Amino acid sequence: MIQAFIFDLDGVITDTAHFHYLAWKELGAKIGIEIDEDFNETLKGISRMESLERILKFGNKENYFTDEEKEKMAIEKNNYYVSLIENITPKDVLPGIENLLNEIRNNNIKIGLASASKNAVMVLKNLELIDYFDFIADAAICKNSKPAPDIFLMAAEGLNVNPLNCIGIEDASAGIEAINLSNMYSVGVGEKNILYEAKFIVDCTDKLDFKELVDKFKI
Ligand code: B16
Ligand code: MG
Repeated sequence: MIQAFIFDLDGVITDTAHFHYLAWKELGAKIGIEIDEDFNETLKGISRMESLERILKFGNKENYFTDEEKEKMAIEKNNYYVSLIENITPKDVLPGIENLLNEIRNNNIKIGLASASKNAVMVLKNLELIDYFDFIADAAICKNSKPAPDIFLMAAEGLNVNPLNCIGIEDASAGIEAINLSNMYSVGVGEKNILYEAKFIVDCTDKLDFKELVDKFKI
């Protein structure tokens, strides 16, 4: 029996993935590392510091900066990112998501958030979706980031449900791996060749049909 739906935020509920990309691209340009959308795909679901480490490695600059300088760079990227998301509104909720949240709620199933983003609460408030969530796992106190299962397990614990009775929804391959490791049923939103480890995949959020997800989960 399904007890909860646990959502990723960036790329599932709203397209902040693009803003993360713009902010990293800007920081990258300042330190002479050019990133493109393909590389950005490998950053989806990855924590802020780990993303910076991957960018530095990508540009062969992993040993160029002190920890202090890296902290400063991460703050700079975040300031730019926050300035980009400050203006998001309910219009930025991806198609079909609010409808799905309503159906889940009308069926008395719990709703949780398992985002790697420390800005998740602000984003949900700006989208006016925060009241749908029974529990929001706090990325700031999560020890191991995706692809480790920790943030999904934290969400299940906070909701007081068994991970085996949860559906997790993600747009990133690191996130699908995290859901699978947590023993939840994994649903991917995006391209099959990237999310092939998901138990069920749709190509866009408006194909996330409540009844179909429940049926797939039962099989
Ligand atoms: P922040 P998700 C993730 O969110 C993003 O996909 C990833 O690109 C970002 O680096 C990470 O959050 C941390 O975000 O810098 O705001 O703390 O997809 O897990 O909702
Ligand atoms: Mg995501």
